[in-house]
Amino acid sequence: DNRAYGYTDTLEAEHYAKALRADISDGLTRTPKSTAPTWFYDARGSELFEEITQLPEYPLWRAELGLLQLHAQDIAVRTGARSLVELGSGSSTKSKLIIEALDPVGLHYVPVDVSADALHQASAQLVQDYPGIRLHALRADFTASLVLPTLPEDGPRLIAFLGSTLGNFRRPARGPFLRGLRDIMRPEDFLLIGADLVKTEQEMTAAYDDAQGVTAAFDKNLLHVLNRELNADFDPDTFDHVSVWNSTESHIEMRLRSRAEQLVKIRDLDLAVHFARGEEWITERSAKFTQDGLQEEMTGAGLRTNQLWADTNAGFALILVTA
Ligand code: AVJ
Repeated sequence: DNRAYGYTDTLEAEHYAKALRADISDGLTRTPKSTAPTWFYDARGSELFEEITQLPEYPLWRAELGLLQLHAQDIAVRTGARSLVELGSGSSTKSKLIIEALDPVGLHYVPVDVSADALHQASAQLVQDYPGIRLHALRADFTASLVLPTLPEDGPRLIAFLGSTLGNFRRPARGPFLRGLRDIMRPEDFLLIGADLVKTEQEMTAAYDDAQGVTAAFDKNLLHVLNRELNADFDPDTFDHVSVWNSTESHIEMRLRSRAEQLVKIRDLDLAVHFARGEEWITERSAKFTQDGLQEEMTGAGLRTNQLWADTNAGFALILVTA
């Protein structure tokens, strides 16, 4: 075929369906009910997330963009990277800042995502925008295991993990995940992580429960996904969206609260799920970090901090580490 970029799919055909069934049957039969945030992102969910990034209550996305605008050049100089691997690349919007700073000509860019559509869309655009870029898209679930395509050994790699997606891992899972990354890094490689910082409780809960109700629609989109993908009969109008700060775990919890006692059938799982009136189902956990805590977690995973850039007004940090 004549694609101007490489593409490797490491996921088996049934990966999505299997992982969805396993997570939902598991998550809705435990107490409290709790499922992975992965399932929000169908076409509608991705669209709603794009809208979230523009909300006044959600400064996270713009703060990271601002930090990259300010420091991409410094990142390029510090790393000297000739390969950029981006975990959870999505639309690759922010990667462009790093790609331009690293010099796209001859640069290896490896976007990694579970969404084939997102990879193809972003890749087609990038090879047009940056003649000379060597792009190899990788469809993979990097939370399970990450095997990078063999790249010519021509210089340091930069692994970028942006958007505070690290915050979707709970504290005990972050250590092993980070150590796993360290294990595939060579001494000359770097890892760049974006992390949302702890703010006032009011700011944090508002970021996940905006006035326009976009985040509520995003949360409830999960119900539409489950209805479609698993033949369930959730009525979105019988759930309320809630945003709660959990100070013990230092994370925001998005929850769907059942307005009434009800029994929901999920046909493809052969499952009937009981909800008590007022029962809350945790649909996403989003950890918030302190600058010190972030550095401690890196140290704990055997990673050394090269630099930390923080926007203390917006409450966001970028941390650059080595193995
Ligand atoms: C993309 C996972 C970092 O946790 O802030 C935004 C997703 N969920 N609003 C986050 C999200 C609800 C976002 N992450």
